[in-house]
Amino acid sequence: MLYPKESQTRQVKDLSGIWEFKVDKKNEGRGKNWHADPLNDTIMMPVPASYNDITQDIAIRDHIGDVWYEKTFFVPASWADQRIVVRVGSATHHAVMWVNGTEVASHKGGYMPFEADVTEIVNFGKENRVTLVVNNVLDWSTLPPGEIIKGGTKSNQSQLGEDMHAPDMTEQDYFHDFFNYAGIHRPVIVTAMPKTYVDDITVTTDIKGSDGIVGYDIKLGGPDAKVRVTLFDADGKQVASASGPKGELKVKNAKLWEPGNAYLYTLHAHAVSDSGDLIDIYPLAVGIRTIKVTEKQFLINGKPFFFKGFGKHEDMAIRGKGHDDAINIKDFNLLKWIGANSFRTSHYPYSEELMDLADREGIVIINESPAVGLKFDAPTRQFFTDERLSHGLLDHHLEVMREMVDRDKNHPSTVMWSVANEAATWEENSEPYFKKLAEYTKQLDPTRPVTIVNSSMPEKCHVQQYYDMVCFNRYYSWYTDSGHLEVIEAQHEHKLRLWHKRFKQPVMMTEYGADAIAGFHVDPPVMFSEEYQCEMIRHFNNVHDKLDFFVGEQIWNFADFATKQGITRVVGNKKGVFTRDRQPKMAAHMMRDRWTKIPDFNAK
Ligand code: GCB
Repeated sequence: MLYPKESQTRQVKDLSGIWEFKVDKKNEGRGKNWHADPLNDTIMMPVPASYNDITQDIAIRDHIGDVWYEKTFFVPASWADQRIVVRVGSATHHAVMWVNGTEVASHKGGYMPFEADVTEIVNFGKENRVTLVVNNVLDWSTLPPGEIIKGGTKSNQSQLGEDMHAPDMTEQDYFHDFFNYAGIHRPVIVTAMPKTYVDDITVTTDIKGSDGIVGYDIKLGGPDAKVRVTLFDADGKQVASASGPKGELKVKNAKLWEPGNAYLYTLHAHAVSDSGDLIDIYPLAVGIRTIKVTEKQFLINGKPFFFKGFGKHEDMAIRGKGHDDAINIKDFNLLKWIGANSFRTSHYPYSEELMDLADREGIVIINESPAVGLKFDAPTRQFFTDERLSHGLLDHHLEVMREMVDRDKNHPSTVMWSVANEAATWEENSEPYFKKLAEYTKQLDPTRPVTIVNSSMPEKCHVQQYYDMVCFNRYYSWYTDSGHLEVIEAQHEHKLRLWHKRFKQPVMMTEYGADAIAGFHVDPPVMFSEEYQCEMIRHFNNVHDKLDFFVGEQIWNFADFATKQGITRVVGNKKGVFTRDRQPKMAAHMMRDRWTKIPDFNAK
């Protein structure tokens, strides 16, 4: 699905701004057709933003179920012979959309776009009304999964049979460590385009000697037309062109897309009439690069790349997970400042706007699905049981991978797909599930490696053989042997060697780190001090420097972030090397010193 863009033949109208908003306290709006008329008793709500932290009302922050959004917009009369599409960047986690009271789309999954052709529904030259109901419930069929708990049944006392006298308490439980922010998180955009239009573009790239090869496959929608393709360099000079919906462009002496040195070409996909007149044109950024994984290396353009960076979150005070260019650009500046070259979109695909920034800035992305929390902390409770899988989780997971590849396949910055974070891959039943996912994702995109981010023991993992690279998360001296920094190096080296020995794949760390309350100093270090965070990370790094199959370190986390409330979280997770408002802790200075000395490509 192409991102809405302006061109000679396309116009866009961004509906970001203040929308009418209403919490459906009794979850009755769908039954009462609230979409049929303008919503009443509304409050103001910014879009894009999570709604949770905008008001002072705890009932809105913690609401479980539907909320309603509405906005009016004008469709110019001059768009009358155009195809009109409304596209929602993401609505977390399920949504139904109506335009002028007519249902036009519904979508499950909180981190992917959806759109509707509303040409026949909108009033040209008049005001129109878009209504969305957005639902935040997580269950056994959603990613991430969750379950609704009533009456405080989770507490130890009630598990032991004590009557807790909490009959009215309802909680959305989930098994991942970030707050269940909800709402319209990414821009809603109306596009006017010709009735014959460029519907989809798939680009693949290769390098032959000094030539770049750009393979393309272009699909048109609407009445028939011909396809023409031109490719321009960064100075706007045409370097190649071709006709027909599918083919290859050769770029002589191509400039490559590389981490930290991101050269982008622009491909123009044209729909043209028989006589060659332009009907539609869509511009797409193209980075020429190759990716390959060997037994010990991750190669970009044939050179061994070392991942330096973080697991991140889309998370900020007040706006929650709402898209914000100011935050994104600040984050990219901090990544450059600290000497990082990569991040993982833990634990869900991030906005397309952010992907564009990564393409442009040469930041390498491990693009992760929202499959997080597919495990339980209690060792006796199995996740991958036949009963749990009977709710359609795998089908939804496959569909999400399809949507992700469809959305992000053309971004040179995406170098690898991650199908899940820390699933219970030690359970035997996880094997068919993740075998299917690996095969399906590789079939969708044969050009990129596929990984699964693992916290399993290497000895017990049932699924790593279906994937291309070991991405491992561990917290020695934090969740295990708390306070014992001296255990880290021996334990860490032992496990990393086991992973490599058993699966003969390169290995990287996708999570390691410690909570540190900014400004909290204790020496000799104790847990939660900035000194402890530094020391812990330093011990892990010492091991990384020794191993020839080790290809990257991504610290957990880039910045402090919001979580659900619990006894291990002090107003959120504090494992950021930056605070939530993006100020450096001691660990940030330490990592800057290290990473600015480690080149992106190394000779290991
Ligand atoms: C993990 C999870 C991550 C958590 C982190 C932590 O293993 O993948 O989502 O936030 O640990 O801090 O506990």
